[in-house]
Amino acid sequence: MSDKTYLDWPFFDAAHRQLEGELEAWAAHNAGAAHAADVDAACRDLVTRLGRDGWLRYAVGGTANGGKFDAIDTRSICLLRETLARHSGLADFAFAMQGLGSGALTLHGTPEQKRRYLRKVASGEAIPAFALSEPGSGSDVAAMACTARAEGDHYVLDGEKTWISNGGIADFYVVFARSGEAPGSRGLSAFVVEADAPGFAVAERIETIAPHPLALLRFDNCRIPRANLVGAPGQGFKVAMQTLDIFRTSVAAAALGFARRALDEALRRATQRKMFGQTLADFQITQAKLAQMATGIDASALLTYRAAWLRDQGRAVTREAAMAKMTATETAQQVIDDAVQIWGGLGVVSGHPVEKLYREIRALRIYEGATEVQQLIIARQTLAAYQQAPGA
Ligand code: COS
Repeated sequence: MSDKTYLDWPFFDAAHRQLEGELEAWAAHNAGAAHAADVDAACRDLVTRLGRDGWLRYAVGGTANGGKFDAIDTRSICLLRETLARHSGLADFAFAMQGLGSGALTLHGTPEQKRRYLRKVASGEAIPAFALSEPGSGSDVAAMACTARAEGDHYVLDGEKTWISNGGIADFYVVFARSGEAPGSRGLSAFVVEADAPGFAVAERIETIAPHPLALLRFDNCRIPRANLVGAPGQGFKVAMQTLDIFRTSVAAAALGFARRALDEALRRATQRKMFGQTLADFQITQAKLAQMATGIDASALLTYRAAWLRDQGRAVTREAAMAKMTATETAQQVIDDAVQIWGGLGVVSGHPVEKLYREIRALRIYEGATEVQQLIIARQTLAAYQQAPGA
């Protein structure tokens, strides 16, 4: 049984505790993938089940559009991701991408866009995707090359997007492209591109160490209605960053879920495995590892739920979200590595829970802003705060 004492922290209210309890019971029976060999089918199936049982309503803001609350509750999203990740990486992925893929619409969509897309995302009838990265610009978003030019009642998109989660199974993509109002970050806009738009193609599917739907997308004279612009022209960079402010914190929560599962697995092994006349847990060398793991998890949880709570108070969280993502993902990597070590040879056998976690965690240190990008964000804000009010 995982440590649940964190639920007593002041970041949460009774509704959060109830949500965690109900989801835990649901996940124990529903989070497993029914189509292990076919990741697309497994993902679609998880989206359907998460939608059917009401969990996707938390991924969308606005009760009029099927959302659970009027605004996204970041703490609920984090609790959902943490709990799902403890049970299944793919269930966490399926939930998270419904939120990330539609987040720009929740934050900046027109009433018509919200009506058209969000209700279906919240019920699991539509799968969205967030298309930001390109072969030549991942961390440096402002350097993107994909273009969007206005032509009468349409925008015409040309270029490529890569590492797009849900690529290949999504019904629509929120695509960021250079619309040219100004150089750099001030000349980008966001658009909805439906999967059957003329000139849009899923050019290549990408396989990774922890399989989930992922693709390279191509836009070749891709025509979309002008009404598909999300937010104001030229504001796409900020739309992307505000979406990431929510979901980076939730990546930290997913990492936390993986780390908690790894600690549970490590404790199970350490208390059962006999060696030299005692259990592994009797060795101080094992206890030192367990102490580091437990402390790293609590430190990650404090940073994660601080960022989530601050955002739910309407406060700026770019720096706090970056701290949470960096710490929780890097810590989880170490915790999981320690769990593999405690399991020994069994820990690297394909399909073992800690072997799966070892593969699952790696991408989280890269996507939605690599650790190095989070360091850049934290350092910039720390320096700016100092320069505004230099201390002794
Ligand atoms: N919310 C609102 N506005 C923001 C913002 C945020 N979180 N972060 C930055 N901005 C604004 C800035 O205030 C600035 O506004 P003005 O033009 O009005 O001055 C503008 O956006 C540009 O910001 P900045 O100068 O910091 O942009 P940079 O090009 O230096 O990029 C980083 C900053 C590196 C932080 C950004 O490119 C980034 O997050 N990269 C990683 C992207 C990522 O996560 N990729 C993975 C995709 S999902 S798998």
